[in-house]
Amino acid sequence: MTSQTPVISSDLIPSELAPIIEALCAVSKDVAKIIAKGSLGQSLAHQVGENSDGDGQKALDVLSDEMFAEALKSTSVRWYASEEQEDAVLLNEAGAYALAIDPLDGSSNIDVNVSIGTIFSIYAAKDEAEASFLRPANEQLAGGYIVYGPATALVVTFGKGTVQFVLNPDSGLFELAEEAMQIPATSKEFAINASNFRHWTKPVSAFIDDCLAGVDGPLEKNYNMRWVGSLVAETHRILTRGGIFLYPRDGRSGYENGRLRMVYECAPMAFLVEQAQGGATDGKTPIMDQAADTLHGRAPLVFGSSELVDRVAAYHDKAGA
Ligand code: AFP
Repeated sequence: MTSQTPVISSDLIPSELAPIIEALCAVSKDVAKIIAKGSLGQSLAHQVGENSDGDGQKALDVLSDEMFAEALKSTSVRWYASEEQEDAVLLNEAGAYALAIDPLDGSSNIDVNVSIGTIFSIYAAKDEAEASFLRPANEQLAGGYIVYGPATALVVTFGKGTVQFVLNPDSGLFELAEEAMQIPATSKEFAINASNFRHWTKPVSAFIDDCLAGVDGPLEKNYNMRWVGSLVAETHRILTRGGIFLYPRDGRSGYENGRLRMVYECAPMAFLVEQAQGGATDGKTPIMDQAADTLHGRAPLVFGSSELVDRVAAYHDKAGA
């Protein structure tokens, strides 16, 4: 196989974006190989610094950011905004697109062999970097992630459904696995970091209390809980079998808008989920109707099976939140 052989090829990918998706997938194969070496490889889970938000930066956070930025220089990406860099950078003056990326989300799981991922969002580039990213999420041209798990897979939307490609280890190519992922309208599974219970707002506490009340409670069914601590892993599970994910605002200092970043986490995940017939809000208002105020601005995020997301919004309405 020559190095020019594309690692992904599909009519479902708009031709003008295909070189960008190709670059992301080609780099993701190298990232997956590094991750697959686990502790055999050089330790990439050690902290090497802090990002703009003060979060610890792991070696692989920085390395993967460098790998994606380098590969995208030869595409039509003009502006590159990364969780690992304070400001957006100019990659290609003549580029028509603006790409936001969390190069390695879930990096606190690197050394414990849990699924992690790369999240990305693509907009039409404007003259200025900030204007290219601080805009309603519904202006995205593409949103997606690559999950590095037992399987490495690209899940992406261009506004015409949510599509899954799986990296076939035998061919070394990303092959179409599912043309239209659909989130079941309801589910018995919720995902939230329950250790923050005492910090939650009343609508969130009321919803989780009702889930925990099981068949004897107002929701009249028993629920199960999952919490991986890796947004890409949670999203992939919910896109595959339904459920609801909540990372709400809470009472902790710095968590007034939750933990997840609007531009390169909430917006692309909301795009994917809505295209799979699910819902995605800040607890009440659709994420897709919202815009970030700053590049690393946070937003509360509730997404998944539409009936459950609507129910959480109803709890907010009832509380006047
Ligand atoms: P890291 O990249 O620092 O591991 O954070 C991952 C993440 O942003 C997201 O992927 C998880 O859903 C969330 O944080 C987990 O947050 P808690 O550790 O507060 O549960």
